[in-house]
Amino acid sequence: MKRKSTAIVAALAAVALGAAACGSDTDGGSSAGGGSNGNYKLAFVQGVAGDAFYITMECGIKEEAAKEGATVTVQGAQKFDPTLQTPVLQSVIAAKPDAILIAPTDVSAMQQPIAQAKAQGIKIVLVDTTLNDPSVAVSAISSDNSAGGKAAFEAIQKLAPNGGKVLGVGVQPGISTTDARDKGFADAAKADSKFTYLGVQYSQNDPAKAASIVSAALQKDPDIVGIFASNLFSAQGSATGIRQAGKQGQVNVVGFDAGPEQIKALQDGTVQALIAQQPGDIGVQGVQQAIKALKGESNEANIQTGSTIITKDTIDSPEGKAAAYKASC
Ligand code: T6T
Repeated sequence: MKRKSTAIVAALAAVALGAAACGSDTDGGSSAGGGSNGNYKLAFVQGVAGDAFYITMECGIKEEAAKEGATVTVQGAQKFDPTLQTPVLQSVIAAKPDAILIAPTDVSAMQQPIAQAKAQGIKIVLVDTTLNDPSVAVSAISSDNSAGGKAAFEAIQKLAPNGGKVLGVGVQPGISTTDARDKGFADAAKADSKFTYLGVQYSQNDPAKAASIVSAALQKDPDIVGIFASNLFSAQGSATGIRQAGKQGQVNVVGFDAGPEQIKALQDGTVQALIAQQPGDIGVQGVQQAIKALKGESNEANIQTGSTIITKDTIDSPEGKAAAYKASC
């Protein structure tokens, strides 16, 4: 059964758009001795260390694990890169956890390393990103990324009703989430004849690269009316590019995610809207699915979690504050 709590369209209508070295091993949850659930050992492999999205997810995972009497370790590579995530995963497998919650960094390159974990009898839950063949996992939990990309374009449509040129700043091809967002945005932009879609350029998850993409694009096309940055670091860098070009408030920037730097950019008017995911909820549900699998109960193969659009007008509302990501638990 597919659970869908996303309310992007409703949220859009409701908001006023005018306006580590291989991460850290963290012991979460209660320690051994917690009775009825078998003291399960869970491991969380982040897409990348030091990303507020995965930190917020980690907080949800730890809270839920503590309720279940399970322990959690957390590991992430320094870059969002399957060649770096694979050895992190292999060291996690060697520690023999009961279940691994993982955000695969590439739809195909991570297929085999994750299959190896399953072959060791470890239950797999995909959190955030997925694989070409997600059947290796008992459950896959993510936002509605395609709808998120579409919602980003709808936000730009409202901000720039006369239309014009729009650009995508993506991460890198092969990431299920950002590919779906980029496509959702591109399809919606191409369907509106008032807008010219300039394509997507990839930042490799590097804010400096995103900044230079935006600077160069604004030099080539100074009449760009909207930019969609499809994750936290590309949005952070896009905001820098806008500032460097002195175009704050002149170009409408919509970014995915709601990290601390992104919230500041929204507050200072460099960015006009953020699509905040619910990483804490992805983490909570990830733990629930892992525990169900370990207990031999049935799983939900696909779970879709919600999103909230935050603008300068809603940033200080209870909903806006709750949507902001955490820098630590
Ligand atoms: O946008 C999130 C996540 O959903 C995506 O898969 C990768 O980038 C983030 O972690 C933000 O940096």
